[in-house]
Amino acid sequence: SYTQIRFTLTDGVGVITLNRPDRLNSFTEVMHTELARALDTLQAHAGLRGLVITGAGRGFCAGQDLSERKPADDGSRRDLSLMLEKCYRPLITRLRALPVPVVCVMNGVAAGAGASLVLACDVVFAVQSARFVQAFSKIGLLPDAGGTWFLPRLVGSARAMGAALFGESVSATDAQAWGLIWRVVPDDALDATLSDITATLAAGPTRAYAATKAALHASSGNTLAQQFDLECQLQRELGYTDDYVEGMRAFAEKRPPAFTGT
Ligand code: T3D
Repeated sequence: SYTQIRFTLTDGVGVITLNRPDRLNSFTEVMHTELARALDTLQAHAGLRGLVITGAGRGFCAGQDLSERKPADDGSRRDLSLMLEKCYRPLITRLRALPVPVVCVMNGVAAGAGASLVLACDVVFAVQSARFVQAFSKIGLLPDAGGTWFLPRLVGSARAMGAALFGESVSATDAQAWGLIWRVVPDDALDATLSDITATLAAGPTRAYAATKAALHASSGNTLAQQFDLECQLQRELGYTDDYVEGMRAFAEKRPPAFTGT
């Protein structure tokens, strides 16, 4: 019942594939509605352990579908904040708040809000031929969908300014060197990367992952003292989990842990 994304949920791990390959998976209102529906399902799933986002075809996501933005003949203007508030803000906010790792497997180019979506994910793998284009300035806009928040935090002000102002493409190799993404993989390793990461998430210490995500995200707004308080609170909770008991047992028995996510 999805037309512009594919969505599966197996062993607690959701996989969303943006699926408008002939338009480089650019965002439409329909795609946003379908993404919101998939996120509803994920949020309601008690045994959720992770989410992977990727794209069909040669691109990951080219941002807003500009064919929905054809200039009116009379030259009239539109309020661009409406779609941002209605669609992009909830999407990015919900992905950040999801209490499991959100991993992007970037199968190709990410531009405009597509690049912001990548940066909102907790971990990013990109194929060698993938690239980022901060396309906004080319059409007279600023990076949105959280782009101006994520970019400087990930790569610092100099690189954020250069990339955002000039909109040149940033290769996957540079993106990794800059700290914009976690890892570049060979193009022919796309499927293997997808299956490895879904298996890792399905077998991971889910509550530790949730705590790690929450603490790392909170750190940029916290003092060291506040962060210690948060670590104490979260580590106290993790000390009572089954996965911690199993982790300790596995260490003592010199075997890999079998985490249940509880
Ligand atoms: O409007 C609001 O609500 C404000 C919100 C804004 C959020 C935004 O995301 S603004 C930024 C929008 N995105 C862009 O400006 C990117 C536009 N696309 C590109 O710059 C390039 O396509 C890429 C750099 C992404 C890839 O280049 P390339 O050479 O690999 O592919 P291509 O040939 O340009 O694209 C292939 C096809 O996809 C092509 O169609 P065709 O010629 O085969 O019929 C192209 O028109 C189409 N396409 C690419 N991006 C979009 C798109 N169609 C609609 N919307 C797109 N964003």
